[in-house]
Amino acid sequence: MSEKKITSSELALKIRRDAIEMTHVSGGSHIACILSMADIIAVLYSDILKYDINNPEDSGRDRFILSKGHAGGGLYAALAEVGFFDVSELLTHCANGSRLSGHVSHKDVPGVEFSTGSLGHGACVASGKAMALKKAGSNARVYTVVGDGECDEGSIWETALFANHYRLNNLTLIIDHNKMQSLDYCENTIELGSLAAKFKCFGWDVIEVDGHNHAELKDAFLRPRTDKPRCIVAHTIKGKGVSFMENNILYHYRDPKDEFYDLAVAELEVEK
Ligand SMILES: Cc1ncc(C[n+]2csc(CCOP(=O)(O)OP(=O)(O)O)c2C)c(N)n1
Repeated sequence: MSEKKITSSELALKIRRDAIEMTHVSGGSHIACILSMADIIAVLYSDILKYDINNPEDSGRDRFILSKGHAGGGLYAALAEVGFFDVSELLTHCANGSRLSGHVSHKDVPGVEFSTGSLGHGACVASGKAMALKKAGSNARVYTVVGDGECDEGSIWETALFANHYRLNNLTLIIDHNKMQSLDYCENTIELGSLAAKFKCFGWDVIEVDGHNHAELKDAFLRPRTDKPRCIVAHTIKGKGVSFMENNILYHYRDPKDEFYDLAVAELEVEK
C-alpha cells in the first residue's frame, strides 16, 4: 500500500464524514466525541506523527494512544484514510466479527498502538512508553489525547506527577477540552477549574490553543521542546461541524438516524 498524502483540512473532513457514516450504519455511539477531536487527530496524522503504513511496528515510529477510547471510530477513520487499511472496512465498525470495535482495539488493527476505553488508562500507558523510549535512547515521541471528563480520573494526575518527575519531554498530552462529558457539562459533574493552571502546577510545559484551528495546533506540536512534558489544552466544541450536534449532550450516545443523517451529511458537504 502506498501512503496517501492528504492535508489536515482534507483529513479532518474525511474523518467527520466517515464517522457520520459509520455511526449511522452501525447505530454506534460517540459521534459528538469524534467530531470534537477530528481536527486534533487530522493534524497529528497529516503533519506531525512519524509512521510507516507498510511497517506499522517500525521501532522508530512515533506512538499515538487515544486515551478517550470511546471515540475510536475517529482514529479508525484517520488510519484508513492515510492508508493503514482499506477505507471500505470502516463500514464494518461495531458489527459482529469486525476487528473495528466501538472502543478502540489494537487487536489485528494496523496502526493502533493500544486498546483503550476504560478512561484514564491510555495516558498512563503513554507515559510509560515515553519513559521506555527515552531509556532506550530513541528519538520517537509519544502523543496521547484525553478527554476533559477523563481528567476526573485519579490516574491522569498520577501520570502528571510521573511524567514531570522523569522529565518526559518526549511526551505530549492533548486535552480535548470541550467542557462536556457523557451526561452533562464537566463543571456540573466535577468542577475542574483551569486545566492549564493545574498542569502548569504539576510542572508541565502548557500551551492553550483553539482545538479546531490547524495552524495553532501545528504550532503547539512543533514548538521547541523544553525539558518538560508538554500539555496542549485544546479548546474544542463537542459535535463540531454539525450544527445540531454542537454542544448537544444527546449526541454523546445518540447515532445519526434517518433525516438527521441526511442533514449532517448535507452540512459537511457544504464545508467541502
Ligand atoms: C473508567 C471509565 N468510567 C466511565 C466510563 C464511561 N464513559 C465513557 S465516555 C465518558 C465521558 C467522557 O467524557 P470526556 O472525557 O470529556 O470525553 P468527550 O466528552 O470528549 O467524549 C464516560 C464517563 C468509561 N469509559 N471508563
